[in-house]
Amino acid sequence: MRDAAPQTIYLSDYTPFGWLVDKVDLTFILAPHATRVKSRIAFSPNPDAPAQAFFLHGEELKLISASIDGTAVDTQLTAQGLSCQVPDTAFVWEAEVEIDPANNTALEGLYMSNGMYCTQCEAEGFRKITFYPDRPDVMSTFTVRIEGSADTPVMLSNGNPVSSGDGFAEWHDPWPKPAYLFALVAGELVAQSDRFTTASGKDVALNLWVRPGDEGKCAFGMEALKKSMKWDEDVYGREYDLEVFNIVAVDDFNMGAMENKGLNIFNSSAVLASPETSTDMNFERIEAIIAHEYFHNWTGNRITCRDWFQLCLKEGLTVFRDAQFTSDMRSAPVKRIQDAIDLRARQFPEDGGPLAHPVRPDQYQEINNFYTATVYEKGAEVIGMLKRLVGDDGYKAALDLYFDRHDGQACTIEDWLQVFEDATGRDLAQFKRWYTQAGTPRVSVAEHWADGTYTLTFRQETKPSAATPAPLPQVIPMAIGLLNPNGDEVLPTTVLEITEEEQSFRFEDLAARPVPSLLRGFSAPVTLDRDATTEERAFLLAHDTDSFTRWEAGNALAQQTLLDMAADGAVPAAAYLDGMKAVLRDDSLDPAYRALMLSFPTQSALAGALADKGITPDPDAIWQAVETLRQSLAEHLQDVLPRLEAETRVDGPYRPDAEQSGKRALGGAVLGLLTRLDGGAAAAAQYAAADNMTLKLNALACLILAGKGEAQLAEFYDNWQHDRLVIDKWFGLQIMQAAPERVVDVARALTEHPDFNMKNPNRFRATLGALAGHHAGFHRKDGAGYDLLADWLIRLDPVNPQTTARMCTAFQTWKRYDATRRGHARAALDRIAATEGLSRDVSEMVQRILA
Ligand code: B3K
Ligand code: ZN
Repeated sequence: MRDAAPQTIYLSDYTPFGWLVDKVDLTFILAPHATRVKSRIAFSPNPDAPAQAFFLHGEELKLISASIDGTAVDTQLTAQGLSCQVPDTAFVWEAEVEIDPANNTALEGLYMSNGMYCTQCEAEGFRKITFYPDRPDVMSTFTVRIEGSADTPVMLSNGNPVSSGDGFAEWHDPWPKPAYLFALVAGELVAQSDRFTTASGKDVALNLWVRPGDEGKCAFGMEALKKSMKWDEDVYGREYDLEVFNIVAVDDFNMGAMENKGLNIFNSSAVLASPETSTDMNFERIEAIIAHEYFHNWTGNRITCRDWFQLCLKEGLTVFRDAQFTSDMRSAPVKRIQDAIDLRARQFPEDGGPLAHPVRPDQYQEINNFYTATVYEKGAEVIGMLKRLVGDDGYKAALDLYFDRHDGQACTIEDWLQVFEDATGRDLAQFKRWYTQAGTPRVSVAEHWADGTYTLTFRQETKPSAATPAPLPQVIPMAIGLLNPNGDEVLPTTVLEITEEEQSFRFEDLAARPVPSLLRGFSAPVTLDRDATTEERAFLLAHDTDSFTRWEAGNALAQQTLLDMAADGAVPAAAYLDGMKAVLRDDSLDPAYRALMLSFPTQSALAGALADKGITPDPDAIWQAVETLRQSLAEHLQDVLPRLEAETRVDGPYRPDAEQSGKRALGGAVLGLLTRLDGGAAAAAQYAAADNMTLKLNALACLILAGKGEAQLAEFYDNWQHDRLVIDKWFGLQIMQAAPERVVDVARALTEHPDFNMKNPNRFRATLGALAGHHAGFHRKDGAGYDLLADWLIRLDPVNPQTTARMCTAFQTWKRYDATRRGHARAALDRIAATEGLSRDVSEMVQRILA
């Protein structure tokens, strides 16, 4: 939808809708270019709302007819919707509209993917299906009839099946829901089916629907679903509430998946898996997304959001819940480290740049632009802090109260915090700032030691931003421990509550000056500013009892030596190399954990760390530092690599569980180092022998990095050209592994490949997303990276504004770099901004990034 003057929507303007929707009946008569949608909606005046004109959202709809209580009605239409006169008592609205799913490339509303009809309505897609009060606080029960053809033998919607017959199917969803949870799927689909018996003994039919040919990729997803259902019963006491739970895999989808009531729709990349075609990381992600969407049934669907400003109410909580699930299914320490890495890589740059916004934003132009790492991942971190502050029992009591008090309602963050206050008696007024202020607090630490007393003084500071010009001090749960110089713990993990701008904590009667272990378990989403010495970090790497801070010590050592190397060509720090050797040799440590030890901070994070210190980052120098340190590490670890390699071999058939995938992760890191010593011989052997995608892809990545792998790339393509998801990997890998000076050319050549299809978001992201993710390649000094991405964003915008807008975030850090790069980035952004007919989505993103 082109919009000449985009409007800003404010949280403070919230007003309830003037009518209640008592019941919705929809009939779909499917046809690719002319689907008819008949609606019958029972409205009654909302006693709790102020008087207002009757308005229904509706976009890109051809209105065929409209009536109220059976009499045709005069309507006023705009590009946003419809108004008309209505009675002041209850009435029945009926309308018929025509839509064109086959030409819907935005993938919002009802669209077609490979001949299959499917929907995506969150946040505001339902208004592209029919006229409706398309807002989350309007909830109703839905009955849906679908009439199809021979091409649509399977026709699904929300809730329970009512009846079906030749060319039709009827569904009824007894749970009142907002329109954003509506879903419809129709096409030629086959199901992998199973059953689940709930804790109270109800039998639920489970189906994972896929295109014929994909049946072999369903087993893992089905197991993940059953585990999620059981876990939510065991840990949160939440049972499933319909007779059937359907999941459908579609190839063209803007994000990972969608939690529509009883009918989850998944990007095929987020549900289909087999050992031959998917990596361990794919399996882990699939398990987490299936859990996430399933958990939404309670946190999102049964209790939904009053308005879109409250998005974190369902997303932060559901991410928190899926992280708990993954920690329980796999390794909790590994999950915590992965989440910290992810937060630093994706959320910190957002919070520290022009796109900064609070976890609960208070204004937006296009809500789709606020499905961000801040709302999701920082939103989950905020709940983790809350849990730490009120304790496990307090958290459980608050959640029980939340489900009890708010089931069936559309709620706010105020409601959420109130249940914690009521259940625990704790005042959360200051804590609420985590929801209302943007920016990552920076916590600096000073130490004092005298006469057996050790004092830690913390100072917190948050950089002002357009969203939060004057940040106030936040409540920061700082988990710490103290170690003796001999490595013994003298203070086990203790949570200090920092509430002031500056605050000191004293520890008395200590025999020796302790070494502090700070921000244990990554207890708050803050940046810790502490100039620890190399010796101290090496000490913590060797002795810390907290798995997160121990990893962090190694990570900080790597970061320090990389920054020194990038800034003035320093040589790799011996303390880092020796420390790594000791950790890697320690076979009491989980292989997955050791693999994480071997990971470096991302190059973008290194650039951010330099920028934070007031140094302009040079992407080429950072790239070079990383290469040099990897090479030094390979040489330094030369004698332990063969032993490690043997340790990571897996016996028996492939299993994507934590144990085996941890071994393969360490094996992958080891192969990367070996490749630097043997020029790719081991990688070539692994590629030839591998019978699963994890080992294959890992070997292929090493070969490309070593400047080899041409034959293997060709073979890989020939083998898998029929499998879209595998070919996405083939596209992405070549760009991710290319040397910086080659990245743009490789990416450009791939956009000219016959299999490149910009209408498929997975393929677009595999290609242009990989370009944007290659730090030194994208930030090439001559601006060629920026230009290529801008060219494609300009082309994609008229086709799919949502995916285009999301990818604009590649530019969010542009102001960090030198004047030459800034000039090129600005020119690219200006070029996008000046494009005629730019979507509301992209225009908002570019304006904010340029501001
Ligand atoms: N709720 C959806 C995201 C919808 C995104 C709309 N642009 C998936 C999820 O978070 O589970
Ligand atoms: Zn979600």
